[in-house]
Amino acid sequence: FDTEKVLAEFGLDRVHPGTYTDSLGWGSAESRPVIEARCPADGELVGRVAASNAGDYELIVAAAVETQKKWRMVPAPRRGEFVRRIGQLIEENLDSLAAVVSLDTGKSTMEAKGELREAIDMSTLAAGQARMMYGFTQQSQRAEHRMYDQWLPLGVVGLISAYNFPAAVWAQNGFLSAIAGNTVIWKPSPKVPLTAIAVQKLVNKAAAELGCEGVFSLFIPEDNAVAERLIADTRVAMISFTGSTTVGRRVSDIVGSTLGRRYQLECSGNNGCIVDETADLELAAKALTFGVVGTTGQRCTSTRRVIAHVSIADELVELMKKSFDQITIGDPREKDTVVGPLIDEQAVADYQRVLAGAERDGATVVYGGKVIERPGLYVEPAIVTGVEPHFEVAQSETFVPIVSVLTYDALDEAIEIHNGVAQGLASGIHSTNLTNIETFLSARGSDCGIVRINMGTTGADVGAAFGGEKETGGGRTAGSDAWKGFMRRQSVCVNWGGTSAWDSRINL
Ligand code: UN1
Repeated sequence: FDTEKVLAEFGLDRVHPGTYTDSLGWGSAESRPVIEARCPADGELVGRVAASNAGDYELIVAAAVETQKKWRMVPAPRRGEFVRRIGQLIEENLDSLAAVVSLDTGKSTMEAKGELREAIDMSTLAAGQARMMYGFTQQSQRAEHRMYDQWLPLGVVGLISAYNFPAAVWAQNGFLSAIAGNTVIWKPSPKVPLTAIAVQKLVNKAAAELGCEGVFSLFIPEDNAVAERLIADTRVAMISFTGSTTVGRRVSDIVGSTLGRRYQLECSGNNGCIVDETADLELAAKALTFGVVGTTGQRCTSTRRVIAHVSIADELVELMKKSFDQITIGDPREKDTVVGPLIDEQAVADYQRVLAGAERDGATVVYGGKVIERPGLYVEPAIVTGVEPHFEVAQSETFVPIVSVLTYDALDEAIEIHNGVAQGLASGIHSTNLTNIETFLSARGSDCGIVRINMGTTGADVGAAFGGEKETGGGRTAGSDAWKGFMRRQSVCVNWGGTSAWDSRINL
């Protein structure tokens, strides 16, 4: 694609303000530090964004509080039309928006479009959900009383997203927030400011068409002190956070200390997949490949551990090597590229550190493992064997394309290894044995939020609730009844008969 043309289309060919709120429009770029957006493919400077400051934040939050007072009274199905329109605009601008995602993250066009497809799917899901935010009716024990629960908006939601999915995570959390009658302040990762600005422009177009201005606002501070204002602000009813466990813990500490505010966390994963002796190994190798190399290992759902039955482990590794060989690594702007570079130099250093540590612990790198000699931040996906459960490489969320292969003899042992990490996001088993599969799905099986049978750990379907347990943080977004996390439940009892409880002296 033509980088200059794409940037100009979204007004990103000049220093662009990182602040948007309806009361202000695009904020000022004056006397603010400039965030440099460099394409991870070659380090080229592709955009400059003026970081939001504390004063910008104050204007945003004040406007979000005011707008929410109106938005909460808009019928939910109309709120749904707004998010559906945003989804349509993403679809209409798919090619150019995908190009911005690639420039920001280094993702291939295929993956960038996949991410935007997820955002579009999320818009249709949320639009439909807006008509189906049901509460139950209950049977009152009092005569001539009606009892039910209803779901009401929370207020302002602060949405903090990571660099790896600059549009989809916003859509997952933001669309549910909006249909719920909340306004949304988005703080994206400053590593990917261009996507956030481009998305906000499409939002503004939909808002102008439908009279929904001010529901979504944007702030891109450079430093964490400004970002923390959002987390600590009691005017913000909920923080939805996607990112590392370290920062997630801070969010839970700060938000949790003010009762009545909510948080929903989607933090680190350390996703494992068991492959038993009955598995279709060709299918498993393919599923594991994309799980490991997709988004250059930078998904919270990336497959980091393969727990293989000792009798098939060698054969599986050979098939994985063959399958890894099929992956085209390269510049995300080239048509055939499947896997792009890592996000920044720190990630490359992490990759080298994790591999060196694994080897020091006694593991063997049997595939890949080198930084690719070319401009840009490219690394070879790596397969590491001889890993024991306690090795650092198996215990931490590495966030680079490295997979550890561990072996087991009995399924119970495999499950113990699988669950023996701090994180609990995605998991899987490859098997054709019903008992093994159902054991993994039972109470003594996987302890994760997501389980995939004969599939990869990545690429969650928006229809399901997305999130995980343990250090992953316990939150859920996307489908199923995740919308409830963005609303408050109210239990209602109506006396329609005119008899007071005092008169009957019951159930006072
Ligand atoms: C993330 O990686 O932070 O299911 C979330 C998947 C993607 C994950 C997005 N939707 O693999």
